[in-house]
Amino acid sequence: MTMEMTFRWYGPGHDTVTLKQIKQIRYVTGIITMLYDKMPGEVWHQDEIHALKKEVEDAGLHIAGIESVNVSDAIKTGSADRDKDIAAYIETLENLGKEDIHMVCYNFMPVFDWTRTELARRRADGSTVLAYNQAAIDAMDPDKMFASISGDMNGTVMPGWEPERMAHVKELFAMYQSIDTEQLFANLVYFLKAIMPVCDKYNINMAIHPDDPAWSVFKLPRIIINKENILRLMKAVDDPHNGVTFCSGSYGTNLGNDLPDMIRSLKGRIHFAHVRNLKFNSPSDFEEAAHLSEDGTFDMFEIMRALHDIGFDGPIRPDHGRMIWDEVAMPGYGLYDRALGSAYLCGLWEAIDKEEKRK
Ligand code: DNO
Repeated sequence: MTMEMTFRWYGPGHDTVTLKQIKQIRYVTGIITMLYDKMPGEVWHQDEIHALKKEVEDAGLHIAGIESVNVSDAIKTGSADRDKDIAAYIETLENLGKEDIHMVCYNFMPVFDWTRTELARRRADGSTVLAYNQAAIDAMDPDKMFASISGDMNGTVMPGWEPERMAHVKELFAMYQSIDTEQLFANLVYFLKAIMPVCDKYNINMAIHPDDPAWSVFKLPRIIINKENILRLMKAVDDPHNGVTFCSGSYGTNLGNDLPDMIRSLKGRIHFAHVRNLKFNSPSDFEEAAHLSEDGTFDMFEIMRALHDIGFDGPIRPDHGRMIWDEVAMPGYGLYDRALGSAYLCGLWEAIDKEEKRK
């Protein structure tokens, strides 16, 4: 068993990249996708999943996992509707299991999914990248966050930033007002304990995505941010199906996180990997570099080596790419730079693998 290189694809009508293009990257064999129009709390029906799967398979690829089945704010805050939403989530998992899909990525971030202050920061070579600046966040009214970045979305709807949800930002903030990190953690454990039986039955690996950036923004509680917290979660629900999406670009936002060490400490529990590089201009300002180690702050070889050392055999994908060669696409999710990323990561992996076998 070895890792499988995959590519995120948003589904028919939601992506500028086609399955045919992805197939021609060659390095990639698996697709990470979702039913894009589903709101958190809605059931994904088996026939809908089946149709998506067929479309992917007709292109000579296969679904290697789902990113994401989103968790509702009722589940995250533990409000009155949570058990109803958990029942719907279980039904969705059951339908995915019946369609032979065994990995589900999700997150437990309050209100905003990932947060960036710029979606198109220009670099010296003319490429544009997503970037984060803490001072810009500190100066921003959270109600204005969506408006401030929506103009740079290139006409796409970015996951986690759906206009329908963003129209209710004030109410969303109010829902989390009395939730601290301990309460949020308890709500996450409650959710995981409720879904583990169906995961065990259908062998579904749940893979929690870290909070990005890995600290509190706008005073909202954030918990999936470091080694201590993620290991606490693994122990609190000690089932191999309770696992992790190891995202180097998200955990890596906090320079205190030793990424290879975190990977090693999560042996057996990493079900999905997002591998990308960040370039820090200062501890509170970073931008998303090319995957190449030299272009950023992380040692990508050491990250891949740690994954190899723990026998990682799940789906892995290049993550946010730069916008290059005049491509117009969802920020972070164009074809070209992610394709380059996949080739680079495969090259690192092949070299590590062959060196190991030679020993
Ligand atoms: C951003 C992504 C996240 C991720 C979710 C998982 O580009 O990595 O939106 O998909 O947090 O639920």
